[in-house]
Amino acid sequence: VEIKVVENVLKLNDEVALLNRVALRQADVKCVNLMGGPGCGKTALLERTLEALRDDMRIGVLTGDLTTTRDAERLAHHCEHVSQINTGKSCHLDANQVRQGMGTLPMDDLDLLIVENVGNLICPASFDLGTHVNVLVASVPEGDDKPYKYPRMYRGVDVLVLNKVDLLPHVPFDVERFRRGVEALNEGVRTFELSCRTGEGLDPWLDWIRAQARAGTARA
Ligand SMILES: Nc1nc2c(ncn2[C@@H]2O[C@H](COP(=O)(O)OP(=O)(O)O)[C@@H](O)[C@H]2O)c(=O)[nH]1
Ligand SMILES: [Mg+2]
Repeated sequence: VEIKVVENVLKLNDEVALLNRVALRQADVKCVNLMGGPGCGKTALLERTLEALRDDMRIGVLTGDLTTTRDAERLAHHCEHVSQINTGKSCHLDANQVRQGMGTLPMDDLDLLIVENVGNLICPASFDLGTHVNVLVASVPEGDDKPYKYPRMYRGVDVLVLNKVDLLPHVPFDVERFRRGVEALNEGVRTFELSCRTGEGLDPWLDWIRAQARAGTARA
């Protein structure tokens, strides 16, 4: 008997991701994919970022969540180009959802697009969205063992944010152990240690975001 094998179930997703990349290049919009576990502070980081940069550049945001519009409502205070993507039961965004989301935004008017993925440390790592830069937001109360437990996510990202450093005096989190785990998986990964609560460490992150927008898609 000849067994039929479906080799790449993600093929369709990858094709749409490619279309997204083409659309982003046409609009000359760099696109950042923000990932992290539930509650790590993805929306908080976006609030801080949009608040600080709203007069400097035009940032569009797509925010993914199962069923609510809570994150988009929070972000709409700081940004006029926000759309919510409800994934229903799905634990990650896919390229087609991002494509539909992009259709709701004035892409030609944007300098940067940031996608807040669904809170999850496993599934989003497997789905190319057509975005250019993958950012992982980790946070102190999650524990210093997360690089060891979710190596695939830590290995695949271009930039790492360690959020909630204001909690370091209150939570048993060994920064050196965390850094060692990260370094073993993703040597030299650009890392920002910051607090969205106090604002500590935010400036280098904001400079990095500015540089992303300036670079456009030419070097993406
Ligand atoms: N202490 C502290 N709390 C934070 C910080 N950033 C976010 N939070 C809190 O963490 C919770 C989850 O934040 P949210 O932005 O909704 O996380 P998301 O699920 O990743 O989008 C909220 O109660 C935030 O106020 C931080 O830097 N320090
Ligand atoms: Mg959120």
